[in-house]
Amino acid sequence: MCEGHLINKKQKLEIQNYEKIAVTPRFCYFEPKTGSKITIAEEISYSLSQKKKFIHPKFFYDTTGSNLFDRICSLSEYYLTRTEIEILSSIKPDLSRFLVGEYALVELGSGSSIKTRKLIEILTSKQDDVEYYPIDISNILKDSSINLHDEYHNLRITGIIDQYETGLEFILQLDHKEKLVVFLGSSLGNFDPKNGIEFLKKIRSSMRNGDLFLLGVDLVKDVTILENAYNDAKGVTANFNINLLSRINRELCANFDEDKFEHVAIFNKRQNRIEMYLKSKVKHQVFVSAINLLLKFKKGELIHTEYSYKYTIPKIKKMAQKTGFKPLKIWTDKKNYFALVLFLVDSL
Ligand code: AVI
Repeated sequence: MCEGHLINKKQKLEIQNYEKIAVTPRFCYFEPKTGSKITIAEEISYSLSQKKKFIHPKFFYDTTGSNLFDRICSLSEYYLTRTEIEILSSIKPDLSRFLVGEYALVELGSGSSIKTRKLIEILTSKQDDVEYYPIDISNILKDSSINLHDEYHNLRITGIIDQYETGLEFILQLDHKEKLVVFLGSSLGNFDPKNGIEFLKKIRSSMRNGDLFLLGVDLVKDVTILENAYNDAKGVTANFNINLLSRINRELCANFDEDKFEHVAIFNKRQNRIEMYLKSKVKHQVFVSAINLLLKFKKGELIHTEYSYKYTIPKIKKMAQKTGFKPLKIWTDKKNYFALVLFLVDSL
């Protein structure tokens, strides 16, 4: 799309809200113009004023948070990333059989480019040129894209630095051949089930007949394994969680004392989800100067920061039915820790 792709009228309108930065003839990215960005100030002002305080997990991913998340992905306790990579490596020939034709790769939450590489390798081995559209809220997208650009000479990258939902609307405007949309890393688990269904519908509506969707989901398993994955011995996940407060200090001139909070991650068996919180160790007050907000914390009070839902295969199939996707193939690892599911666009 960076060079030569036709842009229709509707697409021009969408693109008006974005600034295009052309890095090389094969790599450009779009970011929302300042006015159209939802500011952290507005959202934090709302979420920390609620009776049950919360911070949306998308705010984890500033540069520090994205780097911490990269570290989480290689922790021994955090089995998710390496298991998904293991499955991806083993299914290459199998997955390749489903990719008949010319596919553009759309990746939601581009994250670790190790996974992307596996997919790009399949596509570049079959196609002369491959269009790759990473959508990620984090600026890390720029660095990971430039690395991929240098490695694969028949890869053209158009990045969208935005929230998934708006990024998908952008993608919808593309005049394209077939798409392989991928949403890996169990990121669907960070939506509650109702919003997860809505989000899958949104993905489905950005796709056309013949397009494929590859979803990575973490499966329900032993509680100790799950809780250890979110309470690693090195404390990287704790730092990732606490960085939310440091980010608010940096960006909204707040005076959170990070030492007054502790990281909590527990598995809720009834809901099949890991729940992450920041727990206030003492009664105290915090002032967020940029939004003129005084926060009062009781001893033991929780700020909810993330849910990470775990799924079962029957549950995934049910979700697919509700969202207009037809499961074509489900791959799991030997321990049944993680699943990669390939869907075809189906009628609702
Ligand atoms: C990005 N997401 C799928 C991760 C997860 O496992 O829910 C985020 C994360 N939170 C703590 N560790 C990792």
